[in-house]
Amino acid sequence: MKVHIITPFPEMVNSIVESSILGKARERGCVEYQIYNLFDFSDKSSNKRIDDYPFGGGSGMILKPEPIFEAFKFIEKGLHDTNSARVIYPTPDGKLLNQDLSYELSRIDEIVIINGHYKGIDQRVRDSMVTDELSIGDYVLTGGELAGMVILDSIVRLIPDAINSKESADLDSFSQPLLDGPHYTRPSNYKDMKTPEILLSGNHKEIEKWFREKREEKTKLRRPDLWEKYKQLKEGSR
Ligand code: 6GU
Repeated sequence: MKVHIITPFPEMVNSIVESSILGKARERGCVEYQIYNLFDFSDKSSNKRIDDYPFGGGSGMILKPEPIFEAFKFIEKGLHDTNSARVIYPTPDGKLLNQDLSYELSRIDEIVIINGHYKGIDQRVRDSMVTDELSIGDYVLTGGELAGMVILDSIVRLIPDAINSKESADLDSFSQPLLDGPHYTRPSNYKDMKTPEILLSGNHKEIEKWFREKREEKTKLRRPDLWEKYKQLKEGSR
């Protein structure tokens, strides 16, 4: 996968893709990142401004269309297939990201992420090049960078071979509509806080049953919406 990221904060984005799973995935050759500084595409005649006041009034600044169109034109020239590429704009008024969509996006060869900032970007950018307007939850962040990196992280870890064991991705909360259960590691007894006996028993069948029960309990309590989905899937598979 090749990921192109347009941002007014290239250092911030770079420090994130260099470290963590995102950096590991690059080392493993699963993904390449190309970061574009939005200021490099600003119009010299407007004093390198990348934002401006909103028409019609209102608070906050809006990213101007020209630099983003210019950056996109530059990226587009290097794309293998413009039609299958996906262009993501992280925004709190977007469609809510979920694991199914992350899976779908992890199978795409070329992804462009446009990280807006301030109050937003000019609507003409959204209308003419964005394919996926995505939100990461019902709360507001100061800018699109962090949200964009969250979206990218959730996609990259699902690329085959990007992380150590595919299993750990498969067992995640949300790969099945069940939350993850409790985990323990050595020492089995830490200051009298003990690991449940069953996990030390070596009885794999019983351990699996115990994990499933814990996951079900937690899901029922915390996420009634997922619990309903899970029950339906279970009935369907009978
Ligand atoms: Cl994608 N961006 C910002 N700025 N805030 C958010 C978000 C995105 N998703 C939830 N809150």
